[in-house]
Amino acid sequence: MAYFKVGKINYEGPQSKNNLSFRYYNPNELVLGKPMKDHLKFAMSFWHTFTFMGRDPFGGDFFSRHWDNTEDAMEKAKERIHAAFEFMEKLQIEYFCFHDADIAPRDPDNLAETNRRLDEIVEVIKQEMKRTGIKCLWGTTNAFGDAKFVHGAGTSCNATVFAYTAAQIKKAMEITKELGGENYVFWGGREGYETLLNTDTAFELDNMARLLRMAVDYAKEIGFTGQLLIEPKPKEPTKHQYDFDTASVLAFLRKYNLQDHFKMNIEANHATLAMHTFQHELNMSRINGVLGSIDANTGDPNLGWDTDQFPTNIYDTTLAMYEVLLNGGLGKGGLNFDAKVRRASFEDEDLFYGYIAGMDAFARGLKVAAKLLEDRVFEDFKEERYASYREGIGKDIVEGKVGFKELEAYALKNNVTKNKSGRQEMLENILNQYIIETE
Ligand code: XUL
Ligand code: CO
Repeated sequence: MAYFKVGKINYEGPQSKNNLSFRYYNPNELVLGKPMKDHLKFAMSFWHTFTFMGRDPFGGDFFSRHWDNTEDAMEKAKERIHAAFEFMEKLQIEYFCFHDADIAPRDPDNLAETNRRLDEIVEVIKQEMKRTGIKCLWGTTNAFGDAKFVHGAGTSCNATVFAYTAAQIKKAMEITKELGGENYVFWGGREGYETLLNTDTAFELDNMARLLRMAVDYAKEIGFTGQLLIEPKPKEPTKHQYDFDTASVLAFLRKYNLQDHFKMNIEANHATLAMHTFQHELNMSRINGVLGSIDANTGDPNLGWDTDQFPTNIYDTTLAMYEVLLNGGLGKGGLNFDAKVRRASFEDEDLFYGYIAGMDAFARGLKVAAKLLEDRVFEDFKEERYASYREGIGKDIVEGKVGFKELEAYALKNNVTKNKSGRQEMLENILNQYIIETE
């Protein structure tokens, strides 16, 4: 049965007037010798696509999806799975991401029943995966929505909530493994604080580390070989989220000796909430060897909260893909559209426009980034910019041959050489030229 009137979305090229086609995403086109689809590994987010119903701070759910018509919650969950796979097939999306709570209705007071429902739905997903060849990029648990998580999950002041959280993660990890998930994500939904007047931050962080250590151990025990990922976010829902940004997460992991077990899932809108650019977070992850995966979305600079919009800004997607290419790809990771259509885009068809926009923006960004790298535009500039460290005193500094005394002796004898311009405006203009001119 077809859930969507829209047919398969095909690549038609930049000249196409058909808004239900890809203008830039051409899955099998080779970029730097690799098909676009392997560079990008697009994934559909179950929650924003199939359980987001248009809610915002001033209005409740109102989207009406005809596959949601049935009253029975489990039947509805199954219909959604079928609709989701049809949606992915039509958009040529080869991966999906999910929270446990997205795929099966929970019984918040009965863990055994919740787990039973999950198992039933996982069977349906497995059948659909087999039918379509679509794969699981990552799974996670929703340890923030229920009332029990009011003070957090792993960082809750209530030890029984910690226990419940561990049980939820255990199950979510098991089903992610069952579905062949290539990664498992930890987003600390309410792991943070509202006020320091009632919060023992040292104790809460110790507990967070205890929980993650247990997760590492359990993954090993069940033979889950997917990559564990932490998704930094600075605020929302709490005033301060512990996983503020890549740098904070790295400091935390290194303090608790967990750094070998986790990489980052970088979300664009979370980066900007932390007053960083998307590229900054990708760059910090890359240079520290922890760039794992991406939640591809964007915020609105005029709003300043986590709006989770579909990414359409080619400038941002170019610089993001530039970091990804410099990283040698994302390995097990991919590009998950943690993005939702706006409340006013309430028709089924709008889901397609959202994904097409995001996929085209990243495909275009990939091609521009590849060209920039091929031409070594920034690489050559940077090489020249740091040239003074490849000879003379600079070389001695890098090679650890000198200390303060030797450098003082050098400075007493030699004048500082003339500084050169950083040429920021020139580089920005070249970047624009590449964005506009790249074929
Ligand atoms: C919340 C967010 C989550 C995570 C998964 O801001 O990004 O959807 O990606 O829990
Ligand atoms: Co996210």
